[in-house]
Amino acid sequence: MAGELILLSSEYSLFAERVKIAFAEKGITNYQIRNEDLSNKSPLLLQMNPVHKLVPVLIHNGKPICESMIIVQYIDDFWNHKSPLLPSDPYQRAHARFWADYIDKKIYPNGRMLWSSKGEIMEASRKDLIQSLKTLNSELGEKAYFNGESFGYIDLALIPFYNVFHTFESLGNFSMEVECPQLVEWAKRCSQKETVSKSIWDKRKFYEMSLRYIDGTIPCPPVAIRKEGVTASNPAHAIWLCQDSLLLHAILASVFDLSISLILASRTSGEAWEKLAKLYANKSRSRIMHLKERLSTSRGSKPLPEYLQFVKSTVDELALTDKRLTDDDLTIHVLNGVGSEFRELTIAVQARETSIAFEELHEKLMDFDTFLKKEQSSEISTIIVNFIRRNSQFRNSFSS
Ligand SMILES: N[C@@H](CCC(=O)N[C@@H](CS)C(=O)NCC(=O)O)C(=O)O
Repeated sequence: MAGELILLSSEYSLFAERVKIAFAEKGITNYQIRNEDLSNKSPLLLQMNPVHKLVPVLIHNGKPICESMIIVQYIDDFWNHKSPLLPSDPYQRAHARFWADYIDKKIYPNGRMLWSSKGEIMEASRKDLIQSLKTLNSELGEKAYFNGESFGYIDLALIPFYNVFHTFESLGNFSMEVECPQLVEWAKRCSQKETVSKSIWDKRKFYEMSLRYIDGTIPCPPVAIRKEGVTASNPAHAIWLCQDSLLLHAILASVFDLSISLILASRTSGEAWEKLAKLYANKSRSRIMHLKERLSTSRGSKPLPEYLQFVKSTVDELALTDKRLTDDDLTIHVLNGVGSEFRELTIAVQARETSIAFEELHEKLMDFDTFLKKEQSSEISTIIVNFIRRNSQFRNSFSS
């Protein structure tokens, strides 16, 4: 009997994801997650992890276990009947611990420096991060998982960082595909496992969080806080900047070349988003104006079917920009465009009590066009007949 299990976490803690994966591997679901507000840590967190004051903390029957990889080992020891995470062989266990420790010392600290520092420090972190990823790539080699055929302790330590791989690439200006191709394949393989995909950020969660940073629902906490009369720097401020910087770089990585120069100087994800929104709003406004102008051009020498097709495609494009024309507006545009020879039809349509749909108008115009063509051809044939008659009389009189 496991007893009471409480996991102190925060909404998007990569370290807590390790614990969630370990529980999922063991098939443990009956634990409670309590998400901490890291800008205002609960008395429970401070009491359970008085040394580091960090999440995750696992509280098992009232007793705290701190530090993510120590929690994972505890879970592996306690629920040792299923899916071992650490190998049983002492040497292999030491080997697995070595690499998990390497990940903790190299990946997160260098990644963090990459998005929170500048100049030489950033460059040094960039180089060290790439080198560390390459080292992990060689350690993995052609194996499916770090330990061989089955998912284990080292995989679990590294996989939560999968969601920030593209941020590493865009900030560090390198390609994981080029530098560490096996690692990229390994990450895809791991994320297909249900125990992993259910426990790490998915794109939807990431998107929801992005919106909350961007729209200001999660505002930037103050730089400093006052506690018991003393002013101290606020760790929540640094965390917010770090998360927001991840989002900003995700936005930068996803926009096209032309827009990037406009948003490059943005300091926060919200600022970048606002600039993009303005940019695209302007683009769509000018597109709408252009389409409306196209609608008011008259048919000229275009055959009627071609003109009507041109109107239809313009109206469809306008509908895509959310500017749907009413049937009446469209009818006015079309009747103005077709020309004065459709005058009788125009009068008949305008005299209707109800609006006319484009399809019906199209049919009526085509019928009227056929009628006009017939009229024209009978007029022409009358002219031709008269001409021939006149000419034959003329020729006869001339020849006689
Ligand atoms: N080495 C720790 C790192 C945990 C950690 O950095 N937790 C972050 C959240 S992801 C935290 O609690 N930050 C709060 C703070 O820095 O005050 C572990 O593996 O558990």
